[in-house]
Amino acid sequence: MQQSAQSHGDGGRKSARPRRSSVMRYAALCLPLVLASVLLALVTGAEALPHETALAARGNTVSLPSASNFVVGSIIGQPPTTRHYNFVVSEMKGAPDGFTKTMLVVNGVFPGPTIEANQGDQIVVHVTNQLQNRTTIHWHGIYQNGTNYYDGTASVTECGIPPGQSLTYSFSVADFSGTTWWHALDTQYTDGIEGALIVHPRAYPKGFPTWDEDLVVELTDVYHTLSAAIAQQYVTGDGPIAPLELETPDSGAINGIGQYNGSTKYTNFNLKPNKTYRLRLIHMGSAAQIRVSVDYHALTVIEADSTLTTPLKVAGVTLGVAQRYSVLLTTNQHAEPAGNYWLRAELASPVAVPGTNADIRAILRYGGGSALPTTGADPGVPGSGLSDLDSSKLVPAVVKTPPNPTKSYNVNFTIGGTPSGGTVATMNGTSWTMLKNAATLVDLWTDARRGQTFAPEGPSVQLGNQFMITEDSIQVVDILLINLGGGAHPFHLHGHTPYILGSGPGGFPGSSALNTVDPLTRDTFLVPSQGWLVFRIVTDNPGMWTIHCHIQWHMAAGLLMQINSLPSKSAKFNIPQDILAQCGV
Ligand SMILES: *[C@@H]1O[C@H](CO)[C@@H](O)[C@H](O)[C@H]1NC(C)=O
Ligand SMILES: *[C@@H]1O[C@H](CO)[C@@H](O)[C@H](O)[C@H]1NC(C)=O
Ligand SMILES: *[C@@H]1O[C@H](CO)[C@@H](O)[C@H](O)[C@H]1NC(C)=O
Ligand SMILES: *[C@@H]1O[C@H](CO)[C@@H](O)[C@H](O)[C@H]1NC(C)=O
Ligand SMILES: *[C@@H]1O[C@H](CO)[C@@H](O)[C@H](O)[C@H]1NC(C)=O
Ligand SMILES: *[C@@H]1O[C@H](CO)[C@@H](O)[C@H](O)[C@H]1NC(C)=O
Ligand SMILES: [Cu+2]
Repeated sequence: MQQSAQSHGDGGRKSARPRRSSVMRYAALCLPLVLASVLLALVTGAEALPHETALAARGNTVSLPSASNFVVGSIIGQPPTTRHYNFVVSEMKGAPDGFTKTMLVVNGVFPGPTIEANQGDQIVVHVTNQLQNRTTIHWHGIYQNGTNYYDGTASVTECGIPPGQSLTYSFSVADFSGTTWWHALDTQYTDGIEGALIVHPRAYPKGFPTWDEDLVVELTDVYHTLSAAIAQQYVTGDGPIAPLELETPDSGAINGIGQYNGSTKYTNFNLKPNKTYRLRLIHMGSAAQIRVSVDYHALTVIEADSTLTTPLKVAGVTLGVAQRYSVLLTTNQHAEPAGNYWLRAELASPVAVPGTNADIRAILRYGGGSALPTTGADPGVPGSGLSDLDSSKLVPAVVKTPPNPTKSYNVNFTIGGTPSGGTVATMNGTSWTMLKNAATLVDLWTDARRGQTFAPEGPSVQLGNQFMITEDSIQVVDILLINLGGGAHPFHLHGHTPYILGSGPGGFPGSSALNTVDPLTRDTFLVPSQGWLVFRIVTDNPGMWTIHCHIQWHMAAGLLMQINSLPSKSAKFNIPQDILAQCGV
């Protein structure tokens, strides 16, 4: 592995629906269901152990992936191909921040394997479930145009892979490029089932900045309690801990290593001086917003989610859950004598809980020394006058003018306490609950085969706890999300990269507040506290697509709805037999 690649070390010292047969099933679900060592690559030019070796050496405990997992770009230029991956999902013990806990992981590593492809490739991932519960893998941001059943959305596009069984996901990235990630269903990813998914574009726009090396930086919050237990308490109120405290992470991690209770292990990025690096920041966490900065270094934003942007120089960026930014950083500073700098990931936790750590760090090294950076408090980028990223200032590198809308809907949402001390969230009055061993797409498809229609076109279709908008023709749809409560929520829409036309605090001021000239497109967007956001999509991708808050606890409490696009087309899907069988069809 190249000297510039990342290593891990201990501080561097050593390194729904109108009448149909299954109406009853949905009705039942309205009831309170609910929830239901580190590879010591030595700092200088070290070769990481292959992770098979690490697994053998460490037994049934989670290892860090080999450092090459975080370096991407070597496959650029290869002819189009099918890229195969084998994922084995299992339960293990692991300690990302030094505290040993139960983890759910892929292939025994955390974060999981990086999937890397070129635009035009086919990605095939064979997933074997060795957990005691069902699981699915979702490919965040991928369009799955024609393959909605491989979207990996539990209770929506599939019923989940039962324990001991497998499912092979196969999808094209001919229509997608950029920085994204994959993760397990609902809160399971909080326990570790997640990794990067990088798709290199066929070409970059003319004049787009270049870089010497390309690194993935996977950011997460860390919870010491198994997510299923947190979600259960959060929703039911059955436990002594208040909801906001339950939401608050114990710590965080950067590429699998974080700090807690005085631990001093850090991820080391071993860089070369006078080079430009592309850092692909990916928020793979569950609740806290994360602000990322590098001491003394400006960051130039060039990508938001999977959309390339006009370069914008900033001092720091804040990511909501599931958002991504690529930033360029040049290794040309001299403030630290040994050339070692903190990369800081500050968690904005919902509430201050004693003993938790919101100050998570990694080290960028390009001076050759192995000492810890000496900088204490965050110095910022002295003399630069730079401020943090305001994402409303980002302009796509290739501007696409949105088509004029043909339909518009508004949806309000709330999240709040229940009489029993739990939490419930609603979208237009419906609190989503997961179907057990059923999926809305599979139900639609099965009904269509029996000559039944799934749902009438238009809004306000509420089938049990499944609330959806159905469009059986290609429409340009504006959706106004209205946040009735306090706190910003990072919403994600599956299968699309919507135009984000505008957002703001207070009531929606009207269409004059929308940018229909050069809006940013992105798949995960923050709806401001007691505010609004409008996004626009074209319903030309057949299937069932969720719109949900990506804060895992909020989704568990019901903050999710669906868009059912072109049901006449999805009725003709050739849904794989494995998926039908796993739904008991
Ligand atoms: C499996 O699911 C059950 C029921 O939701 C939950 O109590 C249990 O903690 C889950 N196990 C794991 C390892 O997530
Ligand atoms: C923190 O570390 C100390 C010293 O190693 C240990 O005794 C204590 O149990 C740890 N506390 C937690 C919550 O991990
Ligand atoms: C980096 O560039 C600066 C300014 O051009 C130069 O002074 C310095 O020697 C270079 N450092 C290395 C290690 O090449
Ligand atoms: C939110 O939507 C629900 C369902 O349509 C409606 O009953 C409620 O009045 C709306 N709330 C506000 C504040 O608009
Ligand atoms: C949500 O509720 C509002 C207020 O009742 C209504 O105007 C709107 O059409 C509903 N949206 C959908 C998508 O059903
Ligand atoms: C999906 O595929 C259909 C048919 O090929 C095409 O018309 C449509 O534009 C595609 N949609 C997206 C979002 O790529
Ligand atoms: Cu939320």
